[in-house]
Amino acid sequence: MPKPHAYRFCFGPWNLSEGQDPYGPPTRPAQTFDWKLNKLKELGFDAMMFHDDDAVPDVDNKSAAQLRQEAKELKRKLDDGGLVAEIVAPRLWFDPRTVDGAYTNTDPKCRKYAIERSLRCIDIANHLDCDLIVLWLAREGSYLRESKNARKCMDYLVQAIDRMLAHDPKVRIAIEPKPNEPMDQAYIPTIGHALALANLTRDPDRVGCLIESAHALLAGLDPADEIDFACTFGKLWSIHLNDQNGLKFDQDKPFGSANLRVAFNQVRALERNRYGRKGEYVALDVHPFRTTKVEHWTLHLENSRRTFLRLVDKARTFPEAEAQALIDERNYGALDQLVIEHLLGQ
Ligand code: XUL
Ligand code: MN
Repeated sequence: MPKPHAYRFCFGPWNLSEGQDPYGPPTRPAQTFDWKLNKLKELGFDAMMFHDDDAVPDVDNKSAAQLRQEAKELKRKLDDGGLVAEIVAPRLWFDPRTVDGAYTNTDPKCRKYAIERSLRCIDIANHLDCDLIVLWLAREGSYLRESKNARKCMDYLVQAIDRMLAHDPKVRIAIEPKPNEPMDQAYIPTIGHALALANLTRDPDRVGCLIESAHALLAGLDPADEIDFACTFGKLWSIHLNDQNGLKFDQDKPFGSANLRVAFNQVRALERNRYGRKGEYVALDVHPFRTTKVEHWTLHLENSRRTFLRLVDKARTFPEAEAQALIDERNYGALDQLVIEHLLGQ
């Protein structure tokens, strides 16, 4: 048996959010980036994940020299704390030019902006010594099917990714699929779509994926199966663990909060694929409940990591031989209860 490895964890500044939702304002006071970075350090996390403008605010209005200087300042802060940048993701859903999509916008000027912004994101990642770009394709889809030509949009997506791959021969791109929200229907809703698209690019070996538990659940899929599928291709380069109670808005609940067994099966899939062995991180894309008081602000992160590690223990102590005997007998009633008893413990 290969030796079990230790997992490394990260989160992003947006995971210490202030509580605003579409129906109400923040419920906690705004905090600085440095406050968030200090919390990450205090909690003993290993890395931070970034949007390009988390790393360098106001990306669009800065010169290349300014981007470099500010990103290098951040790099020094991370170095001082013994931390690294796990990923950088272009924020392609705020600017007015991305109202109807970024790479798949019907207006060529808007598509040009989206690509230029993505290349700046790669430059920032380079200054941070990070080679992994995450593309959450937030507005690449439609509110109204007749408004866009989905066939053309596939070409636009490939062209945009090709430009990014050509810009930096070392950069890797991980597509983070989500089936809906903010769009009615997204063009790349699942890992299968992401990896099929990767194959059309100029360098498929540098295009992989990131699975988010809640996004897979919103697509009606089991995230554990998405993990096994991505790992079959060697393409799972990051993971956003969280939880989701049914088909509604993206909830980003603490890992295991809605369905402990689904969480257990994700951990089991990560274990059997030896996720993390090549340096991949476990990212917790979780948010505090809106009701959270200031003094409890980091509990969702601490709890998600704790639940994850307890489930690693459950995966490693799962009675495999007993389970296999039940599988051989096709006694799935007993197998079901074996899993439940194991999760409940003594
Ligand atoms: C959106 C989401 C994002 C990405 C990063 O649902 O998960 O936070 O992970 O852009
Ligand atoms: Mn995510």
